[in-house]
Amino acid sequence: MKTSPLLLSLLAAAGLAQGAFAQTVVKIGYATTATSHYGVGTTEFCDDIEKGTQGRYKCQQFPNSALGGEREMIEAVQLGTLDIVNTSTGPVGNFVPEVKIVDIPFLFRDYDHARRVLDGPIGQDILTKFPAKGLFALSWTENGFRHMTNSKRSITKPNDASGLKMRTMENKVHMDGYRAFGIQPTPMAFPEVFGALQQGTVDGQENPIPVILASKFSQVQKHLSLTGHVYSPALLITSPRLMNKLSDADKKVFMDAAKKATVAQRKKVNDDENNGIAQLEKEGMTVIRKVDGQAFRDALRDVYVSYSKEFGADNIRKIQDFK
Ligand code: EAX
Repeated sequence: MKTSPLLLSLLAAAGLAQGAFAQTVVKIGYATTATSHYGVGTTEFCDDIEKGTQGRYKCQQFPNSALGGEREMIEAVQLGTLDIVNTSTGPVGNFVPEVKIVDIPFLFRDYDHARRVLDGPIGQDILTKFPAKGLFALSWTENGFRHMTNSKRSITKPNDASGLKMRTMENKVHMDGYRAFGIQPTPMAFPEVFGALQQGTVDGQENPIPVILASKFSQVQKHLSLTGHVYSPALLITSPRLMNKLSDADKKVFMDAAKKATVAQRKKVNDDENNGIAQLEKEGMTVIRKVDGQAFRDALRDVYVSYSKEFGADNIRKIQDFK
């Protein structure tokens, strides 16, 4: 039997309509610019899900905190008004308390140590805690080791930082530690930071080199000290709602894409660490490369006692000793 041309064209039209209908746009937000480490990681993720699903899924990116601060973006993912956020752990511990332990100052020795822990059993176990909070962690990405900037003076030891009003993330683990440095921590959402530095509402802030670069803090801060006082992990977070909509094959595409995003984002952090400090000097910042790291660690002795109480001395040691 011959199929009529009319039937064929009806079928074709239905196919087209279905094709168009089946394209899902996922909204994905982050704090910094499209060319920053978050932008690089997010773009890798987006390219990979689009390719891996033959265009059935694609991203709409919202860089530059266009949808609000990181806390607001996480809330939006919980509510379903945003699909994915690539965020530092700054506010995440307020949603998933098990994350807080990785925000302890001077917990990680270096990038290699931090990445190994997060990619290993300890980090992967933390990711399993998200669904109970209406969130789904696709992978750890990376923000970087945080360094202090301010408009007042060079910092080489806690005594120099003492008395400075410094913007911090909305993160109690950080704030407790920074108080021990003598700093007056002032929690604030990231989109407000540039203005606060410009107005002098705060004297300083602390962030990784890639953020300081991308956010042009050199325009409003004179002094940069490479304190590396805390590692700032990041995460690609979506919702169980979105994950449950995906076929098993698409789920794998999303998970693999997130892994590649991690690699790309970390590589950009490495590049910024290697080239960014000289760039910030060129932009007029005075850089203190040699800080008294031991003095900063010593200042934390009492706070570490309370961290041990809260998180378990064994759990902290397991991270510190992880090879
Ligand atoms: O995640 O709030 C912060 O200082 C973060 O490091 C920044 O938004 C990038």
